[in-house]
Amino acid sequence: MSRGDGRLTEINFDGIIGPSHNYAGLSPGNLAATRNRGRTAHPRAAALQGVAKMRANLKLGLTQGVLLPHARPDHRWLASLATDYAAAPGHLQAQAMSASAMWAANAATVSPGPDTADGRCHLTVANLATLPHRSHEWPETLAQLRLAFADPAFAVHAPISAPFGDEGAANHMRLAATHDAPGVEIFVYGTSGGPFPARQHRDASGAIARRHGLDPGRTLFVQQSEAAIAAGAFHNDVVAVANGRVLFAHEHAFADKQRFYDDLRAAFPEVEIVEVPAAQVSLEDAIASYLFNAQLVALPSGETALIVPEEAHETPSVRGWLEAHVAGNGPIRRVEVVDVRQSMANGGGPACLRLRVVADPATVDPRFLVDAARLDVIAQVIEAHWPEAISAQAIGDPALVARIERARRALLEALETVELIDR
Ligand code: SUG
Repeated sequence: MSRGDGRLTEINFDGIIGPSHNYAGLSPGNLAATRNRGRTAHPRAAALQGVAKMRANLKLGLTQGVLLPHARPDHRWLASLATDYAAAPGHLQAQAMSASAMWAANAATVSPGPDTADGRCHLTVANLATLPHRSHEWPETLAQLRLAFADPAFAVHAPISAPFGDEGAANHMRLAATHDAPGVEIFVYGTSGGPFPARQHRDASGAIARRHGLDPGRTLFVQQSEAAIAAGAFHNDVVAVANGRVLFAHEHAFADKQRFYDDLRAAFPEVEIVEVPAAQVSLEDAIASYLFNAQLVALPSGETALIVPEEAHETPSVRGWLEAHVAGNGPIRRVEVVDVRQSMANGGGPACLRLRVVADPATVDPRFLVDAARLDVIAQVIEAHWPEAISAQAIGDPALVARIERARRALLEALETVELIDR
């Protein structure tokens, strides 16, 4: 029996930024990550920035959850490659050590109950098959989601088989009159990205839609523009975001924009499309500032707000566009600014850090939900245990490895989730 009474709301689950956060430049096509390769990272500051973002969301009246840092280095993955951390070559050490599970938008694709044939909320864990450092996230993500969403109101699925790359909610958008009404789900895939990999395969998206029992009349498959991928939009959520009735996108986000807009209007006539013209904000400015990697949220008042990173406010073209939109009669009524610079330097903005789940909070394992007091507990563990800095040369240091493992254990103990220590 489900614990819930069926009242659905949007819950943002943020990935807590793990103690191994570092800049190893592991993501070709992610310009921030490759540019910052070799820079010294600050895991403690990074994780506290993430906590501050969650606190700000709570203050806005949003419901907030967390996903936990994965075991790093990933000894199981290294064992599957017939090596261990001490013996592994440097590139495998870095891939085993990445804190990339922080970007929860890549954890899974979520179809809320009102959209699915059986009325359950379906989650398919992303295989992240394109890049080695992300390809070994899924077993622990699956373990966490099975724990957090054990209630029969949910169905948590293992990833789609490789080679069909799937990067989860970062390439998926949902529009609906209200969160608890049937919605239109939009799957954005890539076929080519110029010099960079297209990470979301059309066949992975198709399989997820079938598996979730979506209505074909309310499901769209849309191709991401090659120009966007080539300019550094390695996920759709770098150039577009949707919530409620609003689709907010860059003019060059999609391969065949007119056809997409026509299909969308046919499936969801109430849609409000807010398109940012390239003449006002270039694709380059949009990607460097992460204007679209924002949280587009409905506040309890019903107003739509956009939570952007500081970098967006510091980019003159972007700030100018935002100010003009809010001053005019546009659907985005309020802009909130957050500092997630440590994550941004690896190509992860406010939207990358969260997975949206529309559900009744009473059906979620309460250990994965947070209020201000629980965020205080998390912040205390981070202050006490997260390394202050990780330099590129330190990656192989056994003392650092021991510290990172102790730090994660301390957090899982504090949050009473020790069954995940060895998932
Ligand atoms: O997959 N960066 C991540 C950023 C993911 C952002 N997520 C969304 N757009 N939803 C990526 O490229 C860099 C890690 C490194 O190089 O160590 C990294 O994996």
